[in-house]
Amino acid sequence: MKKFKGIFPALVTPFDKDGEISPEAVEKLVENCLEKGVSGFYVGGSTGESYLLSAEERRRMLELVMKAVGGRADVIANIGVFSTKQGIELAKHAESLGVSAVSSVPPFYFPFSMEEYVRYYNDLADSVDVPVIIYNIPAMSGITFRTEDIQRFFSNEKIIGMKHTSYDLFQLERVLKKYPDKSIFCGHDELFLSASVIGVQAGIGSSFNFMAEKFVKIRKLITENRWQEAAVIQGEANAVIEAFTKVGVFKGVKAALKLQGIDCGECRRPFAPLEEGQIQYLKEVLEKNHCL
Ligand code: MN9
Repeated sequence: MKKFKGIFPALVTPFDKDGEISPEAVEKLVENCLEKGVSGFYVGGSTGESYLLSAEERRRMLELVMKAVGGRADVIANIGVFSTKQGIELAKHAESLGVSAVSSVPPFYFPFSMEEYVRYYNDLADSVDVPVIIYNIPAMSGITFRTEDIQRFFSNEKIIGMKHTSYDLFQLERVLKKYPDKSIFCGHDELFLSASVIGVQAGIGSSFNFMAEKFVKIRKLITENRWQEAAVIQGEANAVIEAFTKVGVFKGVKAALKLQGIDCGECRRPFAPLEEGQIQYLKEVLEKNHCL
């Protein structure tokens, strides 16, 4: 079973001035992240504004990322949407492009039963040959997976991991201990060091788009047992994330990238653009914490 390790930016979807996906910016962003030492990319997640894109745009974004990466790193595609049928269509497309795994947020909007979620992930795993990664994100999906539920998903050996975007470190620790062979990703960047203490070896995050180097460094320092120094870097990252949560994380990520010279446009409406004062505030925090 493949085990993923390292830092995986949850890529933003770059837009040009007309609000269309910008192939140039995708290339630039991917290249920049690779230079910083990331292990792979997570495409089509919340950070990618995927639920504001058409299915055609989701496929196009993935195609552009696959081309830009050119086999130099793993690519995981989130294909989650409202129905099993739509999800499987996106999963098959992702598989045809050669992704390393598909991932899926549980189908949302309608409250399904846990039986239905278990069936969903098994149907998905049956539909493709690439491995499947579940996505535990209670705050956004409205669904809380209990550790017993995760056990039911993991009994299918094609379901090889989980993106844990939850502040429940107790559950994360239990899952890590029970499933040492599964790929468990920390999905909250601000928890990365704490999650590493209990055994996490991989992270998927929005802030890795523009400060992947901090998390690559944290991982290196941990292997050298230099936890105090790792905590200083995590502290810098957290000061930035704290500021971002005040203005909207995805808008903040795009603003940071622009300040770093990678113009990815603005988030799609109904997200409203940041005000000048907010951009100035982010700039100061980014400068103070060595991101600019
Ligand atoms: O992909 C991101 N999750 C969401 C991971 O945006 C829902 C995280 O990177 C968070 O944006 C970040 C801030 O809470 O940890």
